[in-house]
Amino acid sequence: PDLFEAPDYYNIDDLLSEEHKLVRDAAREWVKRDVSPIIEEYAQRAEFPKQIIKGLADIGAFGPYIPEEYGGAGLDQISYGLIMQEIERGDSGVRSTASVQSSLVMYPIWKYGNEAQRQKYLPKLASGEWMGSFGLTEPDHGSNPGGMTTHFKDMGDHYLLNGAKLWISNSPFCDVAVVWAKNEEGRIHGLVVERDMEGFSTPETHNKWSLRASATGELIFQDVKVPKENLLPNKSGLGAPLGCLDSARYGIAWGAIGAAMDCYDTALRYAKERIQFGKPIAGFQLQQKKLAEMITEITKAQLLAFRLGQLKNENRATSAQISMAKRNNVEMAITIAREARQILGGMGITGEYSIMRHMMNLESVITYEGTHDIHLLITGLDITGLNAFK
Ligand code: TGC
Ligand code: FAD
Repeated sequence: PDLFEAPDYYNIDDLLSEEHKLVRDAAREWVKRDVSPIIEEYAQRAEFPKQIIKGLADIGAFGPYIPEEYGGAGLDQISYGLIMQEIERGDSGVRSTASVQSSLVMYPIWKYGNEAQRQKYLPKLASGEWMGSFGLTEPDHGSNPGGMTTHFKDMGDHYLLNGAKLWISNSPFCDVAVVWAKNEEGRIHGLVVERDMEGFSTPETHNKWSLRASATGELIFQDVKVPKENLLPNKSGLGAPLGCLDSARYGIAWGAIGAAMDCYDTALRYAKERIQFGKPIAGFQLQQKKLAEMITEITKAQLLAFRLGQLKNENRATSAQISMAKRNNVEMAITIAREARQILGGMGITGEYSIMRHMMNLESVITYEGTHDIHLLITGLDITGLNAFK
């Protein structure tokens, strides 16, 4: 990991501000020091390394763009992206924890919550004292979250919440969960559910071959009494959770570049050192084709993410533009991981190198936050005006 060199074939660093580079380099150093040396062992054990929570908070990974008055880092969208890139260079599961905390828990409380809710939750989430999860997906409603059946009833002085969420990152250890549920009229609202509320449980999902260093589980609500002040008052309808996903998907578009960079960097160094038939395998045309295509695709993905970051900073990025970048960059990364693994031959399947772990992680990344197919259909709808979902 000491030798890591981030490919920057088109001098994209020239487009970054000093602040961007400082934020990026701090995240890179931290990942190199505190994540890369331990992450393989945690992934093998299928355990989230809780000791890195403080470090994540220190590099600004919890609420990078949330204003400082609420404990966030007060950075722009490009800094947010760069932090996600560096974290995912270490591991997609660690980036998941940061994505969920920032874009799926802090973001809705900041955007859709009232001042009391912001004051109560955001500083503790920014410091990592409290960890959050985001419950949208259900056993029978994944790509189609609008069909959700989790629901709540107005009981006068509180709401009564019933239902279940599945595939929830951070659920097994979360202190708070932002949960999307329907009221008696079928309108979707966000509720903040706290760990100690009676009837709330979070069983862990085991036997994953992917994202093993991230804890995934269920959120189960059996007659949970949720105080009325825990309903996020300022936005309702499916557009509310989808707005959070826009922010998380944008971070993933950058994050995937980090995983791809690590695979490329590892494969390039290995290919220059590994001798077969009397010369480095990097000297064979077939290996050069793989490496040359990798750096080309990484460079294209960097430009896509950077431009999207500019649009985000100007509040001009559309949901469809974000879908395109998430879809393209994750596919780019998974393809590079598969090719890079082959360059390492047998060594590529071991935990001595990070590539196979990235490859398996990316199988989740290409599925969550909207599957590869769903993002294609979002582009299809955007360019044709014809809705393939209905
Ligand atoms: P549709 O009728 O198109 O839209 C319903 C309402 O939502 C609005 N809207 C959006 N608003 C903000 N941002 C977006 N991206 C939006 N997309 C749509 C839309 O304007 C409408 O508003 P209104 O006021 O007219 O009601 O909804 P649909 O039911 O046809 O579904 C559309 C579809 C399929 C694109 C959507 O449901 C979808 O994106 N499905 C994928 C589900 C998904 O991504 N789940 C992710 C769960 S969270 C997760 O995976 C976390 S992983 C952990 C980690 O990040 O590391
Ligand atoms: P389905 O929706 O059942 O899809 C199955 C297949 O059908 C896919 O290939 C899909 O592309 C395809 N398909 C579906 N609809 C269509 C269509 N209209 N046209 C063509 N093809 C279609 N969710 C959360 O709410 N919070 C989390 O923190 C979270 N974390 C996750 C962590 C992990 C490790 C994983 C794996 C998932 C996580 N998810 C989370 C859930 C994730 O968002 C869903 O898995 C995803 O949205 C897909 O839903 P599904 O798994 O039910 O697949």
